[in-house]
Amino acid sequence: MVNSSVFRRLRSPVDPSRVPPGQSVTQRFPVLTYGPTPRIQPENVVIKVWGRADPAEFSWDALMALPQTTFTYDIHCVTRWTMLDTTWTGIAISDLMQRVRLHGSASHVLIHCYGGYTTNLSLEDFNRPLNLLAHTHEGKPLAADHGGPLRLVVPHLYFWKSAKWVSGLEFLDHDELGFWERNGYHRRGEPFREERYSDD
Ligand SMILES: Nc1nc2c(c(=O)[nH]1)N[C@H]1C(S)=C(S)[C@@H](COP(=O)(O)O)O[C@H]1N2
Ligand SMILES: [Mo]
Repeated sequence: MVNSSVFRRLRSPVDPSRVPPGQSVTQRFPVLTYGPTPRIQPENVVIKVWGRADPAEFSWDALMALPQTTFTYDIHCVTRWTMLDTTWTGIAISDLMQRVRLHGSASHVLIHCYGGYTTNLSLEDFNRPLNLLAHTHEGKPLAADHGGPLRLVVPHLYFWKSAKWVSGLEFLDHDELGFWERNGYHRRGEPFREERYSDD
């Protein structure tokens, strides 16, 4: 017998305006990590802030004491999958940024991660209402291979910007490329403009 809920889900019409050019909708959440998965206990997570901001450290407890926000939105990976209606809970970047004292010269941020991954964002792309530092996905603690205990979710850009196992925010007065951006990906990565590669 056909599992009717799966059947209904597969057959439910997708609003094509939500699927960027060159993307296909997936139901299964792939894991895409360069290198090994760091295993960090939540109580050991610290997010450091440095560069063009007053130096600061946010412990797990300090982050959990901030307002907690839940959003449902679509995510788009440059390897051409899109997942619709993914639900995340965490600390809104806009709430975190109220606790960060930026210097006037700050224009960009380089996100650092446990394991060494980095990715770059302009402050405009980083401090947006929908961006989260997420610890919960679909109501469950975020799995380690998906970036638990804490990952960035930046839904308006390709998913490589959504750094897993975030450990630091380095504020800069210029744009400095992160790991994939140095290896050929676009410096910004807007899916509806198909900003996939740096020569686009
Ligand atoms: N620290 C870290 N973050 C990362 C990556 C990585 O390799 N290391 N991969 C990026 C890429 S290319 C994608 S598409 C998404 C994949 O997230 P997922 O594994 O939860 O699907 O994480 C991004 N964040
Ligand atoms: Mo990716």
